[in-house]
Formats: sequence, structure tokens, C-alpha cells
Amino acid sequence: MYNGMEFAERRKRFFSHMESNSIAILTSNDTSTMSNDVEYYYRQNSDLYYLSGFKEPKTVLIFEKNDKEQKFTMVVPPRDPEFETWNGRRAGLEGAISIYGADESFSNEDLEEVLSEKLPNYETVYYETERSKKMDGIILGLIAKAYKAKRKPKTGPHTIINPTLVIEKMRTKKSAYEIELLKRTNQISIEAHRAAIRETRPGMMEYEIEAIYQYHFLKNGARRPAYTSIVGSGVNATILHYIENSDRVENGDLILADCGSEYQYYAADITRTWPANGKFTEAQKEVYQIVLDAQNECIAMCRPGVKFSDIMDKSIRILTEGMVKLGLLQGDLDELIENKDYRRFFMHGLGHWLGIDTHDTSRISLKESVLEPGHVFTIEPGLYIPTDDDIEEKYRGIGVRIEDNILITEDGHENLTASLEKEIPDIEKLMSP
Ligand SMILES: [Mn+2]
Repeated sequence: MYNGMEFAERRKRFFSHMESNSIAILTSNDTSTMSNDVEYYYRQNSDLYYLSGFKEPKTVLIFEKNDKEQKFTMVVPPRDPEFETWNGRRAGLEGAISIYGADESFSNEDLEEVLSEKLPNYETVYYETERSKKMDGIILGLIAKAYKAKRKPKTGPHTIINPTLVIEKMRTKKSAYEIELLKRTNQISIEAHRAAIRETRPGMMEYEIEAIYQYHFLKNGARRPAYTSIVGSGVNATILHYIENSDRVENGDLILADCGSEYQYYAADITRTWPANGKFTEAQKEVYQIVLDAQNECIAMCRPGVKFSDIMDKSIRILTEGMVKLGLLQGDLDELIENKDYRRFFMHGLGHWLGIDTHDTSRISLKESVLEPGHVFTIEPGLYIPTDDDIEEKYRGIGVRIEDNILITEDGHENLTASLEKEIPDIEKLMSP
């Protein structure tokens, strides 16, 4: 259901962040060809979507802020009965106003004309380069032309600001409406994970497990995964972004599945690791419990006012202690941390923002942020043990990652994926016939 009020509220806030006498121009992502006339599934530019809820390609949003007004303009593909018969419905110029709340709308066939009338009137231009080469040419051309025109007094555009920096700052704080969508996409993904864990048997192919996720995502209205599903068995679990998913699951393997749905443009990002035959070996238990302890302790730290880097440091300390305990590393704990020796077995960050994108608002460093209510991010420690000769044989090729999605609340946090089993007895129970 399209929530017009929500998007209007976001635009109001975006206007309030814009400098006086400025214009913002946001361009949709280009479509992309898979082969001949078959296109990849189209996904809107996340910032454009955030401010409009509009999903069609070949669209431009224009925000004008001057002494007299704040005007929101949509330049969209016009209605076209023949095109729509082949390719689906369009909102058109009328829908842009009546449904999407534009103050005015134009056909994208008139884009250059619309921009050449508006852009020279503003000093500051919010525009993200390199999203569309064609738009880059138009915008930079118009700025150059306005400059050459030597208007008196000179008031033409002279500053370009990347709007993404402003919008991403807004996007890190989720509204009540966004939190509802994040809860829904997480619930869908939790059910998918639970089914995958329960239905796993030695001898299955990794892609059969991937299929369980796809089925549950689609069946529940999440039309696609938020990212390419990672299902690695055995030593494949030690490859961080293993997406081939084409090996046979052997008895005695651990399976690491990092899979999340996208529901109404909101991503879930969950990882679980479980034994193919339903029982962890002692060596697998040892490694798994270290990662789980690190994850549980880090989640317990999540509350407003805490620096994410402190949580990250905590995870590194617990994991490095574990590496020493397993004999993977030898020496003084502080020195091992100082020298980053742990990176041989834990080589990625502890988490990332989550929202419309799986790796949400990536220009804003989570690591350098102080947590606030409305923040949503992942906590995902891991241990990845290579098959090298210097490692005790029973630990070779074990890969474990456990990932939950955390919302910061007024007085602490809510783990949006808490109901999905991760304690060893709970996973073994879930898998028992
Ligand atoms: Mn993640």
C-alpha cells in the first residue's frame, strides 16, 4: 500500500536540509540489458525511491527551494497505451500529481527543456554525478551555458553538492513506517531460514537450500532476495561471498547461509550456520560457540549513546581470545589485537547499516557513529579457518558467521531476528526429526 503521507514528510525534511536558493535533481537508475531485448529486473535508485516511492525508470525528481516556494516536480515517462500493453502500466503525468504528490509534472521527452528553464535560476545544485552519463552531460552543459551567459547580477549555479550525503543522513534514522517494513522483511527471512535449517539433509545440493529461501521469500510477497544468496557447505563457508551455491552438501559439513529478502524495498540480512546432519561435532561446537558468544555480547552492548567502534573492539577481543584458545594464534592477546593478527580468521567488519539497501547509507561510517534510536544495522561476527598445514586438522575448513539485525530503541535495542534459533541446542532441536 502506497503511503503518500510518509513520502511527503520525507520530502519536507529534505527541503529543510537544502540551502536557500537551491535546486536538487535526482535521476532514476538506467535500465540494464541482460541479453537482446531481455532486461534485468529493474530497481529504482534508493534515494529517489526514499523521497517519492516511485518505481519507474527514466524518471527525474526536481526540488526547488527559493524565497517564494518549495516546489516538487516529477519528470516521468508519459502514458503510452502501446508501450503499456507490452511492458506494464505507467503512472504518467497525472499519476505523478494525484498519486505521488508532485506539485507539477512533465513528460521525460521534455526533460532538457524543463531543466534549462529551472536550473539557471539557482546558485546551488544538488546533483549526484555518474549515476547517469546522459544526465551528467545535460546538467554540466546547462551549468556551463548559464555561466557563459554572464547574467547581471550573476546569480547562476556555481556550487554542486552531492544530495546523497544529505539523504543518507536522513535514511540512517528509520521512521515507524520503515521499522514496520523492516520487521516484515525480517519475519519473512526468519521463516525462510528456519525452513532451510529444518529441511537440510546431507547429499542435497547447495542450490536446493537456496531454493528454499527463494520459495519462502516469493510466497510471502518478497519478490526478490535483497542480495545474492550465499549458501556455502564445508570449506565453501570460509569464502565470504560464496554465491556459486553448486556443491553437494556432505555429511559432517557445516552450512553457512547468508540470505535475506527484499520486501517493499526493505532488506533483511541474516546469517546462520548449522550442521548438515543435525549434530555439531565437538570441533565445530568450539568454533561456533566463540562466534556466538562474541555476537551475543556485542548485541547486549547496543543502546543509544554507545560508539559502534567500541562494540567492534569487543567482538575483536572475544574472537581473538577464542583464536588463542583454539591454538590458531599464539602470544599476548593485546599484541595480537594491536598487530591485527586476528584478521587471518576474521577479516570483515562487525556490521553495516540496513534499510532500503542491504549495505545501507554506505557513505556514512557506522564504525564512527554513536548509536541513536531509529538506527538499524547488522551484528555479524565470524571465524573462517583456512585448510593450511599449520592449523590443527579438526579445525581446518570450518567457517562460521552469525548475523542478526538490530534496531536501536529509546532505552536499548530490539533484535529484529531474535526469534530465529542460534544457540547450539536450539539448532539441533530444530533439526531433530
Ligand atoms: Mn550483512
